[in-house]
Amino acid sequence: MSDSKFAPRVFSGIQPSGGLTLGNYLGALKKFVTMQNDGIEAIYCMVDLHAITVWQDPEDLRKNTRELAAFFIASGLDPQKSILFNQSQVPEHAQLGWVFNTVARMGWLNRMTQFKDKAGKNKEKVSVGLFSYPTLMAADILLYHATHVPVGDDQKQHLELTRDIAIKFNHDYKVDFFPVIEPVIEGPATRVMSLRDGSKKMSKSDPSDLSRINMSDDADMIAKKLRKAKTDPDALPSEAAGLNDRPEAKNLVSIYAALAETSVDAVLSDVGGKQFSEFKPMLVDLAVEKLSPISGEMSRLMEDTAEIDRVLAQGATRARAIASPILDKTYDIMGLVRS
Ligand code: AQP
Repeated sequence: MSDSKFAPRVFSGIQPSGGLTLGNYLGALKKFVTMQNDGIEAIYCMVDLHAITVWQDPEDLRKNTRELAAFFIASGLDPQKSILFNQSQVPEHAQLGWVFNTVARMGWLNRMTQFKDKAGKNKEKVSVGLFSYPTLMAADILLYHATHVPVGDDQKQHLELTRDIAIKFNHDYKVDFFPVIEPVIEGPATRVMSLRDGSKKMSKSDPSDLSRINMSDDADMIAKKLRKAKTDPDALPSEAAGLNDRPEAKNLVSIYAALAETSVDAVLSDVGGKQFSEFKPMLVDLAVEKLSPISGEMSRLMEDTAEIDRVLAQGATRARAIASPILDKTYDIMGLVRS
């Protein structure tokens, strides 16, 4: 942290756009649980306002928001310790998002690769919200004066933009008000790759279901997908350097290391020299052992949606208590009036 006046506080979010994957779990959720256990104050948001930057069926959005909350809790997030809520219940996100639309520059947003990937050739037809997504993300984080943001590697550029917005706001208004955040992009699985193509990120929108492990997959499906995962004909190396230029092998070993909570080198010191025919069954056993209890608990929690709604509403009240004075002060700095 470059500015010690801000107490450590973690913020992160996930879109309730359905289809949670192993990438979301290893790149985000698992880290959230570790950070909670480290005792740092943490705020986690179901970013439904981000999800609607592409069309969402309203009933699906409601269900996916609850399912995402169930995913957080089933993965080990304790709503008494960490704040869990959905973004649309805290209107300050949209209010600060607008302010940051006036701080961020067109050129900054034009450089965002996620927008380019998601818009593809359809640039003229996608929503304005998809383009300004990163300014709302900056608002999500800075609304809480969060200092640490655990995310997968795909969010790195958005976090750099968040830093730029904080720096420009502080500079333009001659204040030291918003913290310059630290991305937390660490561990062996910061970018979990497709099981079918080691050069592509594992993602819910990949047309091939075999490319990803969904958090809702049962043990048989997990086993089938990992057995079919693309590999190469060589045996596994004994050191991480031996995985260079072997993207599919690197991906599977990294997934194993993240699930086993160890390093890639430690895994390779055990499995170096083995063929995939021996390694894959080990990976299947580990994945089923770690993931099945989460999907089972998610299903159990989803039987009582009223309880999930209660947890989210309580989280929103706690989140607003932090956000509201920060937005008050932002408005005051800018000469705006908040009644
Ligand atoms: N493959 C991944 N590896 C590591 N981390 C990942 N994350 C997502 N995919 C991977 C991390 O999960 C968090 C939530 O991200 P999101 O809400 O933006 O989810 P997403 O990026 O919409 O998920 P997808 O599957 O990638 O969706 P599509 O297909 O729509 O693009 C973030 O911390 C993200 O880094």
